This record gives sequence, structure tokens and C-alpha cells, in this order.
Amino acid sequence: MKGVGGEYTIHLPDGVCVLAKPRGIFRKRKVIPTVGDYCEIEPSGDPDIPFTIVSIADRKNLLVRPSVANVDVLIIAVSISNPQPDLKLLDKLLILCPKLSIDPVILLTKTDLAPDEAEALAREYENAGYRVLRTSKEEMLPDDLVRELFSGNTVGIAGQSGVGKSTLCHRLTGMDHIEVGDISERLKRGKHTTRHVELFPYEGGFLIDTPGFSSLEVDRIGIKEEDLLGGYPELLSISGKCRFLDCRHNGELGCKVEESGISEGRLARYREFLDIIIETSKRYGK
Ligand SMILES: Nc1nc2c(ncn2[C@@H]2O[C@H](COP(=O)(O)OP(=O)(O)OP(=O)(O)O)[C@@H](O)[C@H]2O)c(=O)[nH]1
Ligand SMILES: [Mg+2]
Ligand SMILES: [Zn+2]
Repeated sequence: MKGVGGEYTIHLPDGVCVLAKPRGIFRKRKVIPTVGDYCEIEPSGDPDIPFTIVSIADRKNLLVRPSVANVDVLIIAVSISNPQPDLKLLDKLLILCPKLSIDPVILLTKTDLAPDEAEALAREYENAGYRVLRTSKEEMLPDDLVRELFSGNTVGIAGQSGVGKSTLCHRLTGMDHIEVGDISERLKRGKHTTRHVELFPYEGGFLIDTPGFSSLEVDRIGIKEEDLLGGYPELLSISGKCRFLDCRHNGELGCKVEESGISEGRLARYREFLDIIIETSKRYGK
């Protein structure tokens, strides 16, 4: 659930939390127990730290900065206004999720500020094949939907500063001390203070509380051309239809991109990412 100074809080299947220290062997093998890991523990004989971590299960994924393992679901929060939606960030996160085997869910917030635009944006991404949830000042997520999202899952919330991540968490958990994605809070504490990632049990799953999910280091992870279509399911749906099998849907002869139903905005962003990837690979000769 969290790790501070080499001491880890382990959540047992019955919900009880205990303290454990990793066995020395991990340090030698350079395996660092990470929040989100599934592990086996044994009694240590030390009354202060009564357990030893003896093994760590293979990870489904590992995010760095924030350091968290085995993320199942990422709620990508986007507000329709104040701040304006950063659709490039949204599309990048959508490209990243399948690469990391994470299920993305788009959460459109502040729909009260511009209901018609909000509905249009929600439809644009629903047409692309994504799940889009909506919240406003008055409207929260339905309980059964929240349970379905969390049940058995480790769930993170990402999004620009000010989109309403903390607001959502307060409304979900009623807890004030959770500060998911709280950039503003981090700034208040000073730039160099790092807060630890922590998991909270919630509705049969875990909510990831981290100060750093806003950026998710999207650019650092690096998107390759073969990853790109993972964020554009509507383009995947026309694969094999264009004249050329390796069509990039970028103005080629016989391209059937219009049959994909992709929106103008998403196509433009796809092509912009494609240009950047092609340019970068030319420069580095890859
Ligand atoms: N009108 C309206 N305002 C909202 C809604 N949700 C959140 N807000 C407001 O938006 C502001 C920012 O919300 P936060 O929850 O702090 O945003 P955050 O994503 O946690 O921002 P950082 O911590 O900076 O990353 C607050 O003043 C909220 O009251 C909404 O659905 N409608
Ligand atoms: Mg916040
Ligand atoms: Zn094509």
C-alpha cells in the first residue's frame, strides 16, 4: 500500500494491514518493492516490523514517476472548461494505456459549465470506442458504476491541474486527506518535496493517491509508430481496407480513412503524432 524508508505496508486479503521489510536478496537483484506490487510475506520475528517480503509477483506494468505497479484502470479526467480540455494530452494517455495494459476510462468533468460542448466531446470519444463518464457540479457517478470500475482493480486518476481530480476523490471516498494528482498541493509544499504514492482500499479495489499523475511522464515513455493506433481504435477498425496494407492514413492513394468515422480533431492529432514519430526516427536513424 505504501513504502516509507524501506518499510512497506502490506494489505492482507482480509483487509488487515501489516508492516514488512524486503529480504536483502531484492537489493542485490535490484528489485525494488513498489506500491501496487503483489507479494508474499513471512513472519520476521521482529516485533517492530513483524514480516519479511520474500517474493514479488511478476508485474503487469510498472509506472515510473509516480512509481506504481500493476495499474488496472486509469480514469483520465478532462474538464470541458476552466481549464480548457487538453486533447493532445488525452490522446497521448489513450495511446499509452493499451501499451501498458491499462484500461482507460475518460471522465468528462464540469459539464455544467458548457453542457452542449461537453456532450459533443463525449460523443466524439464514444464514437471512437471509449467509455466516457460525465460529472458536473450536481451530478456524481452512479454507485453501481463506481463499484464496477473499482471491483478487483487498482485505479489511478490522471488529468491536468484543476480538472477536478481531488473533487472526485472527496465525493467518492468522503476522505479529505486523499489528494489524488494534487499538483497544487505539491507546489504549496515546495518543489522538491516528494510525497509517497499510496493505495487506499475502495469498493473492492484500490485507489491510487499520488501527487504526480497529471503528467504521467507521457513523453518520457516514448510512443512508437506501432503504438500509435492503440490510441485510435476507429483507425484500427479500417485496417486492411485501404489500398496499401501499410497505409498510414496520411493522404495516401486509396486510403479509406473517411470510412473510419474518425473526427477531424482526432485525425489531426493522430497525424501530428505520426509526423513527430517519423521525424524523430529519421533523426536517430531508427
Ligand atoms: N463547475 C464545476 N466546478 C468543479 C467541478 N468539479 C470540480 N470543480 C472545481 O474545480 C476546481 C479544481 O478542482 P480540483 O478537484 O481541485 O482539481 P484537481 O484536478 O485536483 O487539480 P490539481 O490538484 O491542481 O491537479 C475546484 O474549485 C472545484 O470546486 C464541476 O463538476 N463543476
Ligand atoms: Mg487535486
Ligand atoms: Zn489508410
